[in-house]
Amino acid sequence: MASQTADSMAPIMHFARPTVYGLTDWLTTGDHKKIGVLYAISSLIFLVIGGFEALLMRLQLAVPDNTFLDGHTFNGLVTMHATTMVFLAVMPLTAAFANYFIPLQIGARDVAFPRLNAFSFWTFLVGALIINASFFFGEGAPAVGWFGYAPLTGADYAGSGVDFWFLGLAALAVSSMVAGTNFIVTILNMRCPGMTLMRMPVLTWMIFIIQFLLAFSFPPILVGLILLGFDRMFGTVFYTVSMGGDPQLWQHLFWLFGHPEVYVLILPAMGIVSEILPVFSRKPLFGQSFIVFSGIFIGFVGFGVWAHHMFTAGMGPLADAAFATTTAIIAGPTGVKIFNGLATLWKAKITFTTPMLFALSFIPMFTIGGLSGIMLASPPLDIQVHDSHSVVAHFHYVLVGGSILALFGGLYFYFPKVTGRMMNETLGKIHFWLFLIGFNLTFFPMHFLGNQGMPRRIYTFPADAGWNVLNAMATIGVFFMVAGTALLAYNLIVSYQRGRLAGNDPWDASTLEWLTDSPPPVFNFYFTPTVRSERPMWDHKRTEGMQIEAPGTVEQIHMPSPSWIPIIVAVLIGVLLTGFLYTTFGSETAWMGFVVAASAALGLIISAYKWVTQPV
Ligand SMILES: [Cu+2]
Repeated sequence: MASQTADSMAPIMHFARPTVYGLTDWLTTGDHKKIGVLYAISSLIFLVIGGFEALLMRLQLAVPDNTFLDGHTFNGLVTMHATTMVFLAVMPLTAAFANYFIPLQIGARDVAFPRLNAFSFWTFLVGALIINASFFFGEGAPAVGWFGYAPLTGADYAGSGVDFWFLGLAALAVSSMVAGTNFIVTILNMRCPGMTLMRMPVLTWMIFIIQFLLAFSFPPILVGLILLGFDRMFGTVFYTVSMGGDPQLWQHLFWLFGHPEVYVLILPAMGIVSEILPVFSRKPLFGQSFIVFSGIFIGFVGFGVWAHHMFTAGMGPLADAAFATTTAIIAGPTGVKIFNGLATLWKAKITFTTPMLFALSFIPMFTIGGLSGIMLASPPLDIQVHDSHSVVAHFHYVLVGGSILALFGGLYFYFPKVTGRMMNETLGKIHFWLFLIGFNLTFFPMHFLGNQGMPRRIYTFPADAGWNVLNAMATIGVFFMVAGTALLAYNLIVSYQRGRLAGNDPWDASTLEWLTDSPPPVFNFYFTPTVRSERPMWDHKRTEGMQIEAPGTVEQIHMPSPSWIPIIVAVLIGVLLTGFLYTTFGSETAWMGFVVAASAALGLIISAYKWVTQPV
């Protein structure tokens, strides 16, 4: 480990080969960087699975009256594609960036609760596996749509797939709320000297904001899922109208979660774009504090718009008007982010690297999604196109045109820091154009299909509806996206093995993660940095006297020791949920499910005791 004194300030360039860790290292790690890599690998695998599910759906809708898939299978794919992309691809890929880079951006050696953080990853994986296990057991995958409206999810209408879905989602809810607690405490307590809240990078701020969104939005859906579980397993009637229950209760509980969830998906992506734009414009981000405050504003108001998903549920003109107004208000701070991005580019000397191309494409693509969002916020307009392909176009422009394009940009931007090597720029640029053209070819026609009356979630359509050409275009577009994503996978693997060496700071960036080695040592920094502005690395490299200070002596660094407890507790939660699942199979051995669940609960109590008594 290199010692650094005040006069040797140039960061030591370490062309270290990433250490190869054994399986035990990965299973017992408390290192936020390794947990970030685990989230990245699992989310990219689920991105491919979700993409494949979408490909099958588009093959079915390539031509009218197609018989490639039957209706139930198609509905299962619709449900699993959305659930996978939202909960198992975009959210965990965001968690990958949060885990790897937040401690580095705030100049910290670690997160506040490394084991809790590891537990949140393994619980996420347990939830993801339970949801996908639905394909292989009982009546197959849930076929109720990703927002699982009651009473369709009730035991009278939906098979075992829904039990896998709601129990898996419950595990994901626990994982997210635990992760949220860890990051809120880390960001508030572990910043290095001089790293005031308003000096934190925008990515850290957006991750900070969504932790509160996660902490406050998951409880409503967890309650909704528990009530659904009771209705399905114990015959209660929370959502059964004829018995005095109310299916709209589910809609409110789901969207109280569901809308803040869309900001959980988009704000970090906006944060990544805010990191990339200034670096390749060679200019500071325009109005950084405005971008931060607009993110905070969106976080708050985002909890007051949920029923704009229910304009056709008969809430009445007063509620419609109220939720239309709050939704329109959110367009303001969202616009601030777009205009500040454009202002950063104004008169800039732009370098068109692959990460910059993705970040630039975010602006127009997300804006198209935002504009159709404003239209959908008006009840009279929404009632015309509700549940049509116009809505499908809208949320894919914000979630693919927004989140996915930005996250892809983040992969190319941060790969050098994680691996010590650069990704191939030529392959990157081909990926960019294939994906961008494919994305627009797939989803832009859907605006027109929706206006022409094509509902969403239909597994086929008649030949005389006039939707043939636009559907064929949409299906061709998916093949471009598949080809682009395959090129990304190839580039990631090949560049990891023999990409050009990157060094600490290949992009000449401004934030602290670029101060340390690529990849960073397990303790992150050789010394605790002291910063004086939002752009410590630019100060450090460009301004005499604005050096990142280093103490005279090398610090004694204690890092958490590996532990099996986080993964054991997560697996026990999986066993507990599987026990409950088994009871729903209605066989005479159903009681065994309770035995399994009870023993898992006992195991959880014992391991919880071990957890709190085991030294870190
Ligand atoms: Cu919404």
